[in-house]
Amino acid sequence: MNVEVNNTKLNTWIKEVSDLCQPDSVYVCNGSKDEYDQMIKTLLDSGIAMPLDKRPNSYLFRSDPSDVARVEDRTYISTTSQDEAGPTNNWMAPNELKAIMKDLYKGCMKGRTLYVIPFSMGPIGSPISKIGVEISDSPYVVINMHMMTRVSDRVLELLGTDGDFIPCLHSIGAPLAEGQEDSKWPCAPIDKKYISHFPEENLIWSYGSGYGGNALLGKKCLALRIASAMARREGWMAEHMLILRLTNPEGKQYHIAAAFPSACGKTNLAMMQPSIPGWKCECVGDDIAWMKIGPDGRLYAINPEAGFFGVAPGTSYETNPMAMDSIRENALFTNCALTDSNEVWWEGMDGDPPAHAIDWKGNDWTPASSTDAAHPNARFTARASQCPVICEDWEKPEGVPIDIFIFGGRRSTVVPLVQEAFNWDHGVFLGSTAASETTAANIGSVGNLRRDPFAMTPFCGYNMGDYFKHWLDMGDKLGDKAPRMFYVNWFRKSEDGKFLWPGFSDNSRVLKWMCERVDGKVETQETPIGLLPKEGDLDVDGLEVSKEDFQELFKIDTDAWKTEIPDIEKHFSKFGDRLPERLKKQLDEFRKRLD
Ligand code: OXD
Ligand code: MN
Repeated sequence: MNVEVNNTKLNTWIKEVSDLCQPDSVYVCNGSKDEYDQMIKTLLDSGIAMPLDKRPNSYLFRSDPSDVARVEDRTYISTTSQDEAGPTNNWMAPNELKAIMKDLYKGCMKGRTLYVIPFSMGPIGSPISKIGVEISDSPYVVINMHMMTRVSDRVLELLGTDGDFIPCLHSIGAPLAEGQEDSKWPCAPIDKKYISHFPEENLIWSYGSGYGGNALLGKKCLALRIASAMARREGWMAEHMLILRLTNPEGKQYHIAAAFPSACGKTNLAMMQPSIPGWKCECVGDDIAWMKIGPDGRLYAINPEAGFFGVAPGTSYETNPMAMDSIRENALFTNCALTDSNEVWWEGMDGDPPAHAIDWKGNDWTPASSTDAAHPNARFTARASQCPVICEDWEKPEGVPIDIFIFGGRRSTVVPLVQEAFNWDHGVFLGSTAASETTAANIGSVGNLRRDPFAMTPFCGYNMGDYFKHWLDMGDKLGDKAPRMFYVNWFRKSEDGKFLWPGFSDNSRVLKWMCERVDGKVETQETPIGLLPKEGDLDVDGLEVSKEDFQELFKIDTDAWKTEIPDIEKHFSKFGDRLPERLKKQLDEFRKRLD
């Protein structure tokens, strides 16, 4: 071990894991630039990292084709009783799961270094922050954790001899025999991958994958699955939400937290630059919000992460210039294509496709190829501090006060551009019944409709019926200080399959209307599904959307909504007696309003 560790729990854990996994050496990370540079050098020497000519200090990585996204089927919430994990999570009893995984962990780090990565989710030392320590045998994980979390020896200092932390054990599950040559992206086969959470003891065990949320354990595993369970116990909220600050021309600030399923444009909205004059948008976070009620009774949010792990395809100067500027240097790219001029490329990037590139699998690619050059879930990693519109208060320990919650998903039909909830319970009903067409962020089929309550289906660390109840309880505590709730759908299409709404910077028009609602400046029209903007209230100055398209965007087809009811009933029935009565009442009222 390169340094002495004074924390008793950490020392014992490192010893236990080393005995089990049998690495060649143990290295304790300090988060320094030297350490980062050293890791990059090792990855370059072994040909795993590919330097990019046009982006200083930036590198491309290619994963194994079997290891390209989160593996929800192999993700477990392991609680003593299955009921605690609930119907939306895979479950196995802790002793059973641990026995299987211990067998896999036995000797799994042979020929490799065990890295100890002390990190803070949230500013180091903030009362809202949580300390985790990831043990991993992947240098790629170390460099990504450097960007996505606060890795520092100050975390160890803060822990002292007896401070507590969340242990996050990770192995790629590919031991090396004596003299065996390593592959470029070692990992275990799919049926040996396990992403396991033990919320009753705040513990994470991940095995077999080196990709994103499966391996960077501060993100989905700690900051959502474990944190959501802690948040319920402790009376706060851990949500799959971006956080942004919108400032109106008079200088008034509004803070918005929005939940959309993976790959539905959270990063784009978080960094959106308004198309309406005088309005300003700044990014606080693009994926996760931790929220607590402050001394004034309002709900305050922090972004526990320190970086962005964004979906690359579709990101361009047109769709998200601020993300493009965040990744000009010091960025990592995974599963993007590599052009002949040593630059990354992906579908949807500005300009023409390159005449020739090497695709994400390492094969020759031309625009005539029948496959994508970049994997649809190809990613960039960059520090949040590199974002030109990062909010000056993004690291404020007490967070920013939330005025507005937005829920939504990707729906090509039925759901209008925007609606406001009648009240908190109705907002929870909208969040709990949110549905979206599936994307490439998870391994599995793309484009199917799935109910994804609060965009938390893959990330809720306990029974989702109890999670709905927690939302209702938080509303009761917040009372008249509760944020207003809205539901949006940027993705509605016309019958001939084209998007009806331009989206991106024009989404500011919808946010402006929400702010005006908060200020009581505009009225609404009441419909069976919620409160819609009155004609003329949505600012469409300079926007080229035809009258017909506009009508279609807001059309409420009662018959189509009626066909949603059985699906909502089926969805709710999964939660049995854990479904709060107040949501059953919401469904009854919805049914009546449609009649
Ligand atoms: C993500 C995801 O990486 O939701 O943020 O998949
Ligand atoms: Mn996400």
